[in-house]
Amino acid sequence: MHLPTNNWTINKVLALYELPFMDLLWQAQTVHRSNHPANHVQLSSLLSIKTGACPEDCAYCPQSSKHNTELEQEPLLDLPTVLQAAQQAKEQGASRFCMGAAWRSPTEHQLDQVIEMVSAVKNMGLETCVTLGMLKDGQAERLKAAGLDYYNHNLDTSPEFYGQIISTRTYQDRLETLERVRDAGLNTCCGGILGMGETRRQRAGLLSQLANLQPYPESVPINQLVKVPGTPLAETEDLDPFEFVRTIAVARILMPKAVIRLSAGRENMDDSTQALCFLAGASSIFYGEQLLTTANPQFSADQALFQRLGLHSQTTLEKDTPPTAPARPSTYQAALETL
Ligand code: SAM
Ligand code: DTB
Ligand code: SF4
Repeated sequence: MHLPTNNWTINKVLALYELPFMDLLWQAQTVHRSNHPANHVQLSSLLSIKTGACPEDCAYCPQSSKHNTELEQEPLLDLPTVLQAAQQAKEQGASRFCMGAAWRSPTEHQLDQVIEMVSAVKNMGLETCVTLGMLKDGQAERLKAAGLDYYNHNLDTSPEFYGQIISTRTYQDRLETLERVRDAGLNTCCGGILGMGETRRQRAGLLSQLANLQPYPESVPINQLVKVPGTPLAETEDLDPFEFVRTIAVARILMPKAVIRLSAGRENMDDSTQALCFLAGASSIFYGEQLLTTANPQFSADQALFQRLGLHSQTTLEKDTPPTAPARPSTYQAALETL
């Protein structure tokens, strides 16, 4: 997919954040409707294929060996276990299956094993995504050849705040992995985490980095920090939910064609906030009762929410329905006059 590139300075991004909330949402929903089918939300399911004992020190992460989180570590899952989970995700309506490993970066042997999983999941008719840490030269090409659709690798936060969150890999390391992913012809899934104690300017800094990637990512997960006891960020103050919604709206305006995923953190978000996120332009969620190691809403809760909001996830509609043209204000005026 050819995506246009941009030069979003932090000040330009901040100017969007500072719009009155209703104006920002109006603008974001207008951009959304000109670029995506209305009321459609794509469903991705997650599976942790290798859990815990990660050598990295990401302050938010329950899987880091540097924190005491009581997480049970697990070696790499075998192929039948992964396929069973993928089959279940498919039956439950997911169109993409994402596999995550708590690695700094995969060895060639580990990559061989993941490649088998990717081709088998792809053959089941699901889109595939993996997140395995940093990639070395040639590894992204091998994943692409196996049928991988998306590689997830997040920038997580702004360059200015990054040093307070991770010391074992640099921002530049992340950008280099993203470049390898892009050069291999894979779709990029890249986003970040909100609510780690960053300032609004730093949130704008993250969005400006994402929007200025050339081209910007096809898929942008926006996570709200899941505060896991034992991690250094466990006691971080809650982010104002409207600030979370604003970030989704600004991301939608900056990256009109990207799919913005309302990712981790929905378990601690009420239905109204989630509805505002969809209004702001989120059009994908992680679906299934577990993220990687933490809880996600029950299927029944998500199904009820979709029904109450008139949302649907049918993948056929994704291909067949053209983006809905934004209604012109005069249409609304005419409708109002008939009341
Ligand atoms: N180990 C690989 C890596 O970090 O590159 C892949 C797996 S890692 C768990 C994938 C992403 O999950 C992280 O980049 C981070 O954005 C997100 N994540 C991890 N812990 C989180 C938490 N407690 N709350 C929100 N997002 C989290
Ligand atoms: C992403 O941005 N969020 C997902 C996915 N990419 C791999 C991971 C969320 C993890 C939340 C904490 C956990 O469950 O371990
Ligand atoms: Fe390891 Fe990834 Fe967690 Fe960082 S985010 S500690 S790299 S699993």
